[in-house]
Amino acid sequence: MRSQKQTGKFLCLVLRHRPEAIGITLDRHGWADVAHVLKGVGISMTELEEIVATDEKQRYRFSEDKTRIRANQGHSVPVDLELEEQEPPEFLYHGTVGTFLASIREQGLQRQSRQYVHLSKDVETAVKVGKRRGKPVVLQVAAGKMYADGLQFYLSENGVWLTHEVPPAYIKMPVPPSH
Ligand code: HQG
Repeated sequence: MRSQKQTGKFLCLVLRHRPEAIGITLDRHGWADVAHVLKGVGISMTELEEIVATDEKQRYRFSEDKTRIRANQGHSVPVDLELEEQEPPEFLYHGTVGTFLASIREQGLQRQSRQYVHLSKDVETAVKVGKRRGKPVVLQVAAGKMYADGLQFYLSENGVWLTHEVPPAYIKMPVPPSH
């Protein structure tokens, strides 16, 4: 038996990275057919509704009529989430680990396998993001300045700030100083 957490992880994989794992496709806005997802993941509508409602990061949303579902952010497959450009707060934060710092210092933050660089609204959230990979290091991003300089920001439905890349000049690293 798969736990709800394991099912959630699998759903995340399907809706962000590998819909073909259950033989489905996403439309160009990232939507999957709910009936196909239920069949492919092997869960009931009640279980899917529970995952969507209780996901700690609110990673998924249903269409209004609940016939379609998509991930709110985090895709590696190219989808157009139709997010509107938004003015960010003056500073945003990025949680990472020490081993990436030299490269980030040189290249800035790159989106890597995902569609966007993900930024957090506070240090606490960024610490959690960094912790997924080891001892967290938090970088401060001068988002207000980037925006003033014409770089674009989007806010996902679940509160994650997204941008195409963060050039090194806008990154203060690391804060607070690691020791
Ligand atoms: C790093 C999770 C070397 C970057 C989280 C990160 C987030 C570089 C990794 C969301 C680099 C990419 C995204 C450069 C960036 N050189 N390393 N130039 N630029 N990196 O997973 O931000 O649970 O794609 O620091 O909470 O860690 O999935 O991005 O360590 O919101 O919903 O390359 O995923 O949410 O890793 O995480 P990721 P991320 P979920």
